[in-house]
Amino acid sequence: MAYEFFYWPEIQGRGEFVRLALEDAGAAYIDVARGLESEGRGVPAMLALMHGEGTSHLPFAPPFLRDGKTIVSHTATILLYLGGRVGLAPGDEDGRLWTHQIQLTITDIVKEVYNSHHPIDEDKWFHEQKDEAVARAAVFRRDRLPKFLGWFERILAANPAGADHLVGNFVTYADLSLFQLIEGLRFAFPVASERELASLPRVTALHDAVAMRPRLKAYLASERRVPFKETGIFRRYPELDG
Ligand SMILES: N[C@@H](CCC(=O)N[C@@H](CS)C(=O)NCC(=O)O)C(=O)O
Repeated sequence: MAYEFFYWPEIQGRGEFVRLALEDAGAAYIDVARGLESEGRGVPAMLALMHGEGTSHLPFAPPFLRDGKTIVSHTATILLYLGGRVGLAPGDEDGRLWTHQIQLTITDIVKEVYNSHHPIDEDKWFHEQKDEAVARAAVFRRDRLPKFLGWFERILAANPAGADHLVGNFVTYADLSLFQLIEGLRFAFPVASERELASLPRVTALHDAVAMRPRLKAYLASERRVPFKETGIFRRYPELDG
């Protein structure tokens, strides 16, 4: 049975980390909120689940996944659930836990990226908190971006199986997520990202290798891949880059 995936239809957002895993694995899935309301899909179907229709496990926010009776929310938990099932996670517990820890670190930087343009109030517009965003983004570029990206470079160098992958000697969902993080950072902070990536050869090589994976290459060129835009997590505001 196909997985049912739920996320806002107009943006990549956090949902894209899950979509990449489903697409790379060639898993059968329905992107429910992008479906037709006349067929019981669309955003109303997603909101109905969040309001408890048919489940006591109400997701707080998208993305979430339904697999039969099981509902899983939170990007990192969805990937933890899916990883072993679709062949994108190690078989041993130590490897699965390490992959999950890497994913949670990606969760952390994604939140910091979001807060670089929404440092005060998630429900207000960027221009209503622009001064604070400029100050916060400067700290993100100066301290946080190099700290996070440097850590990814270091764990690649430290992988006993080689620096081609984050975990072991095969592709995991963490590799796909690091690819997506770099894509997003390059969109949102083109100047700052390139400056950092210039000294991070392993991260750059992993990004480039993931982009060449046949199923992902086809997906990225397809209409299913929503473009980056100024309503997503990664937003290009020139005043926040530099
Ligand atoms: N911890 C969750 C965060 C989920 C989340 O913040 N989803 C956003 C869209 S990317 C949302 O719709 N949030 C609604 C809200 O926080 O009120 C995850 O990593 O998936």
